[in-house]
Amino acid sequence: MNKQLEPHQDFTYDSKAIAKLKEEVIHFSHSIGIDKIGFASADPFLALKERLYGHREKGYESGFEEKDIEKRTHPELSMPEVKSIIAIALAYPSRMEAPPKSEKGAYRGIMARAAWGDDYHTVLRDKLKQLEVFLHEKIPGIITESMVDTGVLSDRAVAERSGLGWVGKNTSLITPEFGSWVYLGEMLTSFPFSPDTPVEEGCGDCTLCIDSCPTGAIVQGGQLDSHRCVAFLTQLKDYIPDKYREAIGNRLYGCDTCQQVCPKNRKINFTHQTEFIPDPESAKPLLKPLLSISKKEFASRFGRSSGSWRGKKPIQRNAILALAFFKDKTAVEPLADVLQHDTRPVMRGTAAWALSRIGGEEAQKVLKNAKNAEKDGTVRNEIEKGLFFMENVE
Ligand code: B12
Ligand code: SF4
Ligand code: SF4
Repeated sequence: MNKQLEPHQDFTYDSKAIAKLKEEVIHFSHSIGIDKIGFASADPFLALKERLYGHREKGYESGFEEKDIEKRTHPELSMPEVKSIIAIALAYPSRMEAPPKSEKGAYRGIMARAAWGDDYHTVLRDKLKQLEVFLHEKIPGIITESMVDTGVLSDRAVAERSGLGWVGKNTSLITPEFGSWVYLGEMLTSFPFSPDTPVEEGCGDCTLCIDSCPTGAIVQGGQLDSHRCVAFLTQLKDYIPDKYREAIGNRLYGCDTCQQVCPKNRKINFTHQTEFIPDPESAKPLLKPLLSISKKEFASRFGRSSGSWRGKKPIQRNAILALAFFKDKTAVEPLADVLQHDTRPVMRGTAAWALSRIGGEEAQKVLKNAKNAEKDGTVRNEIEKGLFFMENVE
């Protein structure tokens, strides 16, 4: 929390002065590259509260969200002096210029757009910091607290109330100008800015995102079963459950399908936030070299991306699944190497699964040999399942 002076509980500004200050804040925000800004009341989010409890009851939570639902829906629990919330959005690109192509024997994975370029948390926090400094200069005594993603509030619910956009059936906040390709953040303030009006738009009869979701994770319009969502599954550190492994495709981190198919995103590609322009070799990396990437090289290639927060293991495991997706025979040797030498059971077990899906005599031989040497129960289980698949299903 940024407290510069003793907090003034009651500001002595009239409505004209408040409106003028709001205009100045909007103007300043655009001057520092914030694409959209909106203002909301700090009233409790009561409808969301009901949804969140229902969500928990059904087991749909991802576990990445703040656990305390009261805190999530009562801004005053984060900041007792709160009078308003400022929401911001920054647009990110939906297309890569000259993307490298997958070729036979040199297949590539894909990082979700939210992991392209620099970590959005850093970029948005920096913008909010600048905005806080501005507010503290303009309004002595103001109290502010900023959040991006990891804060307690629902960034989408705040953005929705602030008039930045509306929430679609794919659960994303969709802005009229930038589609859903926006990152969100917010600032609680003790100043009574007047609220903006929510955007009145909806999906109508469209169900494209629901129909295209590879795992059927959108259980009803606007509600997601996180445990089925590929964006969630790619971030797991453990094994990905069998039934979802094929659906991962060549996704290394996150999933964009329900946004890519959305008609509200058609022809939308904003590249003016240069921090989010991807390095094609990191956004669409070759798969095989990822299997043996060192910690140091991973940090230098992916460390600035928001996709690196879970470390290199989930991305390496997903690279194994992607090699199976492409049925890349040239991957049998490096996968055999993983199965024989990687110290992490999840990597060895996933390699066993991938070898069984790639198939062929060589892969089968590798699995048979590994079965006798393997000490870890989960890996042995994967090897046995793999051999069974090759002998009976393939
Ligand atoms: C946990 C989390 C996840 C989880 C769960 C996502 C989810 N939909 O719940 C996982 C890991 C799966 C995930 C994935 C992604 N995430 Co995420 N995630 C979060 C996080 C930290 C909390 C979200 C949360 O509380 N979810 C619980 C649900 C219930 O709350 P909510 O989504 O905020 O709720 C809104 C809607 O879902 C809807 N709703 C909820 N229940 C119901 C029920 C009905 C009946 C209806 C009609 C509506 C409805 O109303 C709410 C708003 O009023 C937020 C940051 C934050 N602090 O808010 C980022 C955030 C939502 N993620 C973001 C992004 C970019 C993504 C991905 C696109 C990344 C990627 N490419 O892989 C995917 C999108 C997947 C998807 N379809 O949502 C952005 C979204 C920006 C935007 N334009 O909407 C956020 C806001 C981060 C940020 N600050 O920019 N994420
Ligand atoms: S991010 Fe992918 S898996 Fe998750 S709801 Fe959207 S399309 Fe489905
Ligand atoms: S794809 Fe269709 S249903 Fe899904 S969010 Fe976009 S407009 Fe709504």
